[in-house]
Amino acid sequence: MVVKVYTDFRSQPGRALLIFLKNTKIPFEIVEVNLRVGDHKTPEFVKITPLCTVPAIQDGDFSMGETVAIIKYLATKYADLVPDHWYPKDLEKRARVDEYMAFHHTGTRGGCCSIFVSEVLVPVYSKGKEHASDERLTRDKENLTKRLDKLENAFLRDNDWLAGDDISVADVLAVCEMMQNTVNGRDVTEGRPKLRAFLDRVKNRLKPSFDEVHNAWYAMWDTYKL
Ligand SMILES: N[C@@H](CCC(=O)N[C@@H](CS)C(=O)NCC(=O)O)C(=O)O
Repeated sequence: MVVKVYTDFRSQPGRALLIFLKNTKIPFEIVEVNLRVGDHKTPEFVKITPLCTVPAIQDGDFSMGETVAIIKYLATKYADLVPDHWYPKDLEKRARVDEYMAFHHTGTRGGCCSIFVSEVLVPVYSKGKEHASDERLTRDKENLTKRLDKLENAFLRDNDWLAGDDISVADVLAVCEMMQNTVNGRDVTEGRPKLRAFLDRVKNRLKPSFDEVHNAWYAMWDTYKL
């Protein structure tokens, strides 16, 4: 059985799911969903997930959305095809990964995504007619600072990895969000040597899957230009 992964390479959680899958033996195929032309709102896609977001998967008769839930489902169903460190079976080790993933959406993704939307998507989607206000940008920058401080001072305080003593899906989810702002020339690790070292560590560990997936995204960078 081949798992179908519905995604757009522009999606940070979509890239994280692909990188995770490339580092397992789970057979999968990519079905590209172009968010820019509304593929995620078609009746066919609504049947895959009424959430109308990517990534989503179809595994036999079963389909679902939401990256974290997808990863947990796949890592549990295909446990013998997934090296344990990605989502450990040990209760306490797994709880550490879950702890980060609970933080992730309002934490790393919340911080990185808000400023990306303000700086890139607001002007692009409005074809240059709208720009985020200075007030909104200031708030986004303050939020980003707070979230990255948490990454450095809590999750990475005494660790090389976000959740435990080896790389896990937590690290993959985080770096894909951190990379998103490279589109607008924003290096979220600037002035943060600990975070920079973390990003490099994860990228190196994820060779070649990180580059394969990100190169497919870089090929779409023109779509972020006005
Ligand atoms: N919490 C969801 C977020 C999914 C999400 O927001 N995906 C974006 C792309 S990064 C999307 O599909 N946006 C289309 C829309 O919201 O209309 C997950 O982690 O899967």
